[in-house]
Amino acid sequence: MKPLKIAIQKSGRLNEKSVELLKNCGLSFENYKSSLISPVSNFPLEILFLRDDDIPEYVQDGIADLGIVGENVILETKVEVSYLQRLGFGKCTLKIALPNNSEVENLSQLQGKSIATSYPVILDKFLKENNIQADIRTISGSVEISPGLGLSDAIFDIVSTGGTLKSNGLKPFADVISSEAVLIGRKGEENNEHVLELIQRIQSVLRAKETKYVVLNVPQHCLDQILKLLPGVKSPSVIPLAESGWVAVHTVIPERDFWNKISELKAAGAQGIVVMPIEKIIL
Ligand code: PRT
Ligand code: ZN
Repeated sequence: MKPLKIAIQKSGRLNEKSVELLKNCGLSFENYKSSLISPVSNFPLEILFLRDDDIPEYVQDGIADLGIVGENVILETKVEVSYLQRLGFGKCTLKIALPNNSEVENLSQLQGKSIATSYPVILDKFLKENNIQADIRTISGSVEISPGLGLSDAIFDIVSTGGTLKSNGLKPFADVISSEAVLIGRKGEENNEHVLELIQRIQSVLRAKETKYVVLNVPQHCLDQILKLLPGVKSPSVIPLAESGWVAVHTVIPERDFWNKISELKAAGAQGIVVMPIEKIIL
C-alpha cells in the first residue's frame, strides 16, 4: 500500500514541535536538515519538509495527505482542507497595531488609513466585516518597521509576547484572530484507516500532556472527602498501605487545575504527594 504523506515545516517556529509530536506518536524517522522527504520505518507514512506557506495547497492538491501548519497560513491561502486536530503549540494572535503616538482610538477611525501586512486576505475580511475602507499594503517581511519608515499608519501582524511591537514603538490595538498549529487533511481522506490511527495517537499524546499522574497517601478517615475532589480517567485507584489506617490513592489531574487541586487535597488530609509526567493516555 502507498504510504501517506504528511507535510511539516522544514525550519522555523513550528518545525521542532511538529517533529517532537510525531516522534512522541512512536514514529521512527530521520530528521536530517538537508532532506526534503523522510520515510517512517514503522508506519506507512512519509514526512515532507516544506516552507509553511506551501503546506495548505500541497494538502488541498493531494501532493500531501496531511499537514501541520499555523491556522493563520490556512486562512490566508483560502484553501479547502479538513481541520483534523488542534495541536496546542505555535499559539499567537494576529493584531492590528498602531504607533504609540497614533490618534486612532476606535476601529472606525481606521477608515482611509494605510495598514501594512503579510496577511492581506485575513485583514481584508476583517475590514469588510467592520465596514472599514483602508489601504492594505502587502509586504513580505519586517512589517513592524513600516510605520517608522512612513510607509503605513498601522500594521497587521502576528503577535505572541508583544516584544517586537514594543521595541518598534507600536501598541496593540485590535485582536483579529487567534491561531495555533493544526493538523489538516485532504478533503475525503478523513476516514482513511491510517489517518484515523495517526489522529488517535496524536490525541493520546495531547491528552497526556494536559494531565499529571499523582499518588497521594491518605488517612482512611479522610478518604471519602479526598475521592470527592478527584475526577480520574474512570475513578481513582485506592491501595492499602502497610501502615494500617492509611491508603495510597493513584489518579490523574488536569494540568490547568493542578496547583489548586493539590492545595485542596492537602487541606483535606493528603500527604506525601508524588507527581509524575504521563507519556500517553489511550482511551
Ligand atoms: O520559512 P517558512 O516560510 O516555513 O516560515 P515563516 O518564517 O513564514 O514562519 P515562522 O517559522 O516565523 O512561523 C511559523 C508559524 O508560527 C506562523 O505561521 C504562526 O502560526 C506561528 N507563530 C507563533 C508565529 C509567532 N508565534 C510569532 N511570534 N509566527 C511569527 N511570529 C513573529 C511575528 O511575525 C513577529 O515578527 O514573531 C514576531 C512577534 O513576536 P513577539 O513575541 O515579539 O510578539
Ligand atoms: Zn512562511
